[in-house]
Formats: sequence, structure tokens, C-alpha cells
Amino acid sequence: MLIRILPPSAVISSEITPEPTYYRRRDILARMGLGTAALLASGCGDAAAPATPAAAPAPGGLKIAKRSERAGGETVTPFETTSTYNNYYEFGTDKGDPARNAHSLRTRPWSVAVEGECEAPGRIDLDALIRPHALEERIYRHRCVEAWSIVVPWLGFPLADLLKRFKPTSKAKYVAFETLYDKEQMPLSRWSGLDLPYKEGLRIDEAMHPLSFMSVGMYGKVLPNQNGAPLRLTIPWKYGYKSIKSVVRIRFTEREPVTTWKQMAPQEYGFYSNVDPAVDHPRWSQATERRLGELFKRKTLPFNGYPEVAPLYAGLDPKKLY
Ligand SMILES: Nc1nc2c(c(=O)[nH]1)N[C@H]1C(S)=C(S)[C@@H](COP(=O)(O)O)O[C@H]1N2
Ligand SMILES: [Mo]
Repeated sequence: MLIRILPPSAVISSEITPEPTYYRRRDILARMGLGTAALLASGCGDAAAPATPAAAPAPGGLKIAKRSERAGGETVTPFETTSTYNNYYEFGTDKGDPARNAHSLRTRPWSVAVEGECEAPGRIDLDALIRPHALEERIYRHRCVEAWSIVVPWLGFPLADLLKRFKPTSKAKYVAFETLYDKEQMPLSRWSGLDLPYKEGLRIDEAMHPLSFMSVGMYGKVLPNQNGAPLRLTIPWKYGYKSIKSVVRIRFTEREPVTTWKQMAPQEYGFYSNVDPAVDHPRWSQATERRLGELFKRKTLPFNGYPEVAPLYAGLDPKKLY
């Protein structure tokens, strides 16, 4: 079934964002390289489905099935900011480096290996991975551990919907993610200071939480490479480094997986990394943050303003959740 984009007049969230222009880019999704694949609601969750060859853009354009404002009506950070102020160490460690350098990332063809404790493992082409999912827009706060923050309208689908297709077993207590690591496409990666590939992980119940999201676009457009094209994790209640970019591997595990920043500096970064203004980083306070584009600092909110996730951590010491 072909689905089409809503006319701008039908866009509810244009009332809550100062960035209405991004909704006018109707043709952009068609150029996302998602082709028609992501936009054909097949309703079929077969993980082994073959890739659809990139076809002509769907007539009439594309549809974002659902929109949700999940940032308390806070102003959306301009695209010009969020696409030029990035952490993506594989493309350089300065904030402006990824926007300058990530053009060398090839986002097609792209496939994701899904492995470990699941009944339907396999390597799946990106378009086949995306195709069964209706695209949603979610406006989320994003809080970097470095105490800056942004508000971003992401395009994507719930992580749980993706994971369930691979039928995790009862041994799947965690899910691990890996970024592409290709020195040829990422020539600056040797100076990243990180043990690459970049790795992240979630407990399975965190991963299955309805707020956990996989993004393939932002501001109604394909994800810029520097923001983690073609597929990145988006976990709004955790520090930004949990939101791993350009994912090529997903593994269900019984034990807590190795994660890049915890491995680099375990005394500074933990596995959970939940945003908590009451627990300082050993070298700086986490009580406040600077929203990019704003002059004054604002208070950081517990769980970054997503308190509905608190039950996931019942009985755990908040000091251990950094
Ligand atoms: N592969 C990879 N993923 C990554 C990073 C990185 O360096 N490499 N940086 C993380 C950090 S620290 C943040 S704050 C977010 C930044 O995402 P954005 O550039 O889309 O704002 O990406 C996260 N994902
Ligand atoms: Mo970050």
C-alpha cells in the first residue's frame, strides 16, 4: 500500500515548532535513499525478506504515519545547528569535523547483521529492515554528557518493533549495537582516541521501552551522514553517547555488552548513562545544560524529562546509573 505525505495544513506539530519549513520538503524523503522501501507499508515483518530494488519515488510522496511532540513544547533546535555541531569521532573530534568530513560515508548499499540470542538471526539489507515500519516523527530532547542539549524532530520507528522481528529468546537480557568501522571511509578514525568500532548497549527492557527509537531521518529529511545515517539509535533519557550512529550490527546477549565510553573511562561513564542532574560527572556538574542557541543555562531534568522510564530502574542505586 502506498501512503502519502500529509499536506502541510494537516501538520499538527507545525504549531509547536518554529521550523515549519522542514515539512514542506515533500520530495526529500523520496530522495532519502530510502526509496520507496521504507514507505511501502507491507505489514510484513519477515526479517529475511529480500531487499526491494530502489524503485521510482512513490507517486504523491510519502507519509509520516504519526507525529508526537515529546519535548514539552520546547523550541526545536534549527537544522543548521544540529547538522553542524556533532559528536561522531570516526569523522574527527571537533564539533564541526563530522559535518565537514562525513560525506565520505557510503550509506548504500547498507546491511545490518542481527545475531546472538534470537530465533531469526541474519544479515538484512537496510531497505528490507526499514520497509515494514511506518515512519513516525518524534520530537525529543537530546542531552549530551558534555552538558549541551538540543531538541530534534526525528523520523523513524520504535526500536522494539524492529527487535521483535528477530524473535529474541529468553536469554536475550541485553542488546548490543555496533557502528560501521571502515578506515577507508573514515580516514580520521585513527585519531579518534576510541577503541573502534563504536559500541553501545541497552538492557532488553530499556530497548523495548516505547520511547526507544531508531532514526532514519530528521526534520523530514534523510539523516545527514554526520547525524548517523543511514540508521541510528535514539534514546532520549540517556546521555547522547548511548545514541549510536550508523549501526551495522545488533546482537542479543545474555551479559552486559562492552560499551565504548565505559571501556574508555569506567570511572567516568557507566553502562546506564541515564541523565541525572543529581549525579555529577567526576569532572563537571550535570545539574545544568546549555541548549544550543540559548544564552543562559537551563536546569537539566531527571531522565532528561522522561520520568516514565523510572520504573525500569526501580531498586537500583541512582548513583550507579550514570
Ligand atoms: N558511532 C558513533 N556514535 C555516536 C558518537 C560517536 O562519536 N560515534 N557520538 C555520540 C555522542 S557523544 C552524541 S552527543 C551523539 C550526537 O548525535 P548528533 O550529532 O546527532 O547530535 O551521538 C552519539 N553517537
Ligand atoms: Mo555526547
